[in-house]
Amino acid sequence: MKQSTFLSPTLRDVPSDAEVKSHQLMLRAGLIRQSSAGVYSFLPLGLKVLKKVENIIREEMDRSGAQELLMPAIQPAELWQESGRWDVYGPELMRVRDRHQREFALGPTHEEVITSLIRDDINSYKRLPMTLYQIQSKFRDERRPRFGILRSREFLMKDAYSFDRDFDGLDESYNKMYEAYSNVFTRCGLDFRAVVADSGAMGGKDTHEFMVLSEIGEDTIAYSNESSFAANVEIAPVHTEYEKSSEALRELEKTDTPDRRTIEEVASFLEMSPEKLIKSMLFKVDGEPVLVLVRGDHEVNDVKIKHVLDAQVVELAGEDDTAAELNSVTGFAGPLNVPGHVRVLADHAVKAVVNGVCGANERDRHYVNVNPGRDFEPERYEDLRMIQKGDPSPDGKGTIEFKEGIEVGHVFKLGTRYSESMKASYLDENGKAQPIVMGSYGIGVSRTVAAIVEQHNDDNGIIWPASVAPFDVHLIPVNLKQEAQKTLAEGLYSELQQSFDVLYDDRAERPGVKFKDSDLYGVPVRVTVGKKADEGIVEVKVRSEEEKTEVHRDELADTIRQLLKK
Ligand code: 9G3
Repeated sequence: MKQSTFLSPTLRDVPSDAEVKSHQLMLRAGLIRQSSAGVYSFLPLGLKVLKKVENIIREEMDRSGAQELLMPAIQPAELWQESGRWDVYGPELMRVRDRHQREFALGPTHEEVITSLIRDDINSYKRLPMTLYQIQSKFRDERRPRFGILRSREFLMKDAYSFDRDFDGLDESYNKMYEAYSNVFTRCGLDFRAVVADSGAMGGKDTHEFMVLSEIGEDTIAYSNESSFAANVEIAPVHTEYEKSSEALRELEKTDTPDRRTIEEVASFLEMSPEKLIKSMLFKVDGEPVLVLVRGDHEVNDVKIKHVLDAQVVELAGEDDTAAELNSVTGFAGPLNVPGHVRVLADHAVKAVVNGVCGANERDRHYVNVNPGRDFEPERYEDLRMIQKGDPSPDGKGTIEFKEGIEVGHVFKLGTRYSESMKASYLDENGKAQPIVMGSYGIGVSRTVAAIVEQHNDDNGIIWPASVAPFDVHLIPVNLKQEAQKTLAEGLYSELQQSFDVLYDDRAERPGVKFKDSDLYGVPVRVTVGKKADEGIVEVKVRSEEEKTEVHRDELADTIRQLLKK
């Protein structure tokens, strides 16, 4: 490809609204351009990388036995009404009307469409197992699109769906897909972890997220420093054993804590450590008031509340709810004398509190010398807190540390969540109708490109792994006015194109500009034609290294092959 004709405008300056490295570099190297908030065009250079990632995904999907198809982006509302999700999703689900005023969704995912597709065609156990996948634009009207294509409103996703006769079959399909994902992200040159994750509103049980380690990641991974344990912090289980102190129980007392509401304020006012405090937070769980208790030095985990109570919606109650439901005041809520209709759940750590402190459900008043079991009894003790750094790893090996991650893949065991609601069943050997057991598996294809840039860059630009680079070789003549350089460069351009994807910088630009652009583009191997052109000698430099070596044109192709490990 001749650079003089190539549309990939580079920018010298860092765009002010780009906060993270990948967004900055993808704009500066001319890979993407914003069309509207969270909506981007992929320019030729960016599209070449996107296609490379797509093809790695295709190869691994096909290798796993999945079949590619392509579903429509426009989805009739009726399908989402059948699955019961039309009213679950709010403004994030982009909706349009056709000329007859019929309602459609712009597909954010395709469980409904694929289930309606296969229920008409899969009717015998003989057709199972089957896994189908597509690579297609998805639409999600994110409230806050940010970080370029890391969180955009239109993005490219590979979404796959597996269909099995039973849960054992699903386990097999799931494990095949899990392995395919590991292959994909390894081949893309990513440092990633597969972490146990929350199945969110997807229902289903097992689910894993594939996280690319990056400090700008929006997800937090809790992992063990001594084992392979890794989980999304949202659902990481806490297996800590709590020592109950042997101090004598003292008499319960109410005390003044004027305008001291937070754990820190109350702890310092009463000169007690936060571990002696019982934090009481009122939640509305599917509309019902639930008071959740955790130790003062811990955080409530609302995802765990949702799982423990098998709820759809869990949200923190507001001030007026606290007043009305709990007959209390925010900052002074507590588990003593709670109205009967308010359920009280406590994290395991609360059980070991002795002579603790809690709100008195009165303004400016707290109880001291509170003892669970004597002064109050929660409905039950559960694991309801966020895991913390330093906690013992749930598998008993090592302690927990945190790392940020970018979610690039997510695999779910859906079970019969969609096949039941949408009546997708198969006839078993006895002719009995059984619901198909499903899995769903996503990779953010465009997000993966950005994640690769996040992990492969330096101050001068992108450093593409050879497997996804837009070109193999960047061929740069220093001065095309020099006959020897021009002849050698053009000769090499046509010769190297036999075996490599070559970007030829045929522009009449100063060398400095050419090299700056070359560093931005991040093509793995750079061949510079310069002073020794008349001896047939060029300079070869690998983008990820400093050194430059002189190579005779006759050894050039082999040298490049070796460098690309092609
Ligand atoms: C929606 C909107 C946003 C959504 C969903 C539905 C996320 C939604 C979860 C999934 C699960 C899997 C198949 C590929 C892998 C992920 N955001 N999810 O269902 F209506 Cl607006 O998409 N789907």
